[in-house]
Amino acid sequence: MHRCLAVSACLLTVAAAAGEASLREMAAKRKFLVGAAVAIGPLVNETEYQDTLKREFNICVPENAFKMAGLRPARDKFDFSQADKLAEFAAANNIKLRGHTLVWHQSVPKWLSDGKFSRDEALQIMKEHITTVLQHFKGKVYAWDVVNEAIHDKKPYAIRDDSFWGKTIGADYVEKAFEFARAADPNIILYYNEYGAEGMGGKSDAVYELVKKLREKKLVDGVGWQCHVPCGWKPGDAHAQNAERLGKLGVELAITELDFAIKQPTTPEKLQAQADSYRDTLKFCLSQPAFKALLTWGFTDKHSWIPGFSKGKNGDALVFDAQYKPKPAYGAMIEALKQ
Ligand code: 9MR
Repeated sequence: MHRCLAVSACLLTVAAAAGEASLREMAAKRKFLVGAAVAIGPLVNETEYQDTLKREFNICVPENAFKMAGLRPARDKFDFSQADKLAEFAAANNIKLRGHTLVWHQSVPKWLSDGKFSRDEALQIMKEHITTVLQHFKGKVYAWDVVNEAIHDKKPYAIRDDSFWGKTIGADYVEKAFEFARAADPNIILYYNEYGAEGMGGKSDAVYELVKKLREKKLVDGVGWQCHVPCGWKPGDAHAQNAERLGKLGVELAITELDFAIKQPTTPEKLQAQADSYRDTLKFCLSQPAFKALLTWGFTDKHSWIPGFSKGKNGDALVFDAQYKPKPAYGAMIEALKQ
């Protein structure tokens, strides 16, 4: 490790050990939620993972454990064994829990995608799934990503028609999912979660129109901006404009999956640029009344989807390094919360 980095990481660790306020303590003072996605393997096996999670975050989300393929091994079988480990940890440590995700074009179990179901059967299965999962987690989950990534990346930014749900049910699968969720638990916050729709543009216009329509029927309460973005990214005027128009619909907002991937190799300059990105993004959320939460997609570079996905071209996207030492990005988030 570069000497300055080692020194600054060390100073931060010492500061944390000396009782300096953590992210969650600082966030609570701002009535804001700061959190991270959690993987069940390290949650069960690594003390440092557990300690960092409970010390630093007041909200969390399962990276994979609440997705349909895991929860629903067969049509007549639900398996909550992995998911419950996180729900128990969150409750024991007073950490709010987001649910991710009920309906998505990925993580569709094979028995479902290969099952040659009719529209009515698919709707029935979706309803069973949403109802059973929401009832299981009643009182434990604060908000749910009811539908994830339903809009195509290309013009005319229509609802995906190439997924199991879109093909079998049609474009109204999105609205149906929200109807089933609202009926199953009227007290939880229902989110639509999307990537690449953070600023102004064709895709975010489509998200806006979808949310407006759902909102008119009182079916949606929140919009998630995933924000898997490169190091150096920061929100600007277009993001403020988008946040403001969504806020006017009466929905709350959250950054749900933030990470700033660094093109390898990592250098001290890139870590500083990443810190600036984290600081500016958190400051942006704190300046926009509709934003209630910011969650990163993982919290330690030891467990992040980025290196695997990019075949090693990108990495080091999170706030703690692979040894659980705070990176410059950590200090930058603390700074944003202090202002
Ligand atoms: O990080 C997740 C990875 O471990 C899984 O293999 C993948 C498929 O289930 O999903 C990743 O998480 C995605 C999230 O659920 C939705 N937005 C994009 C995330 C990164 O691909």
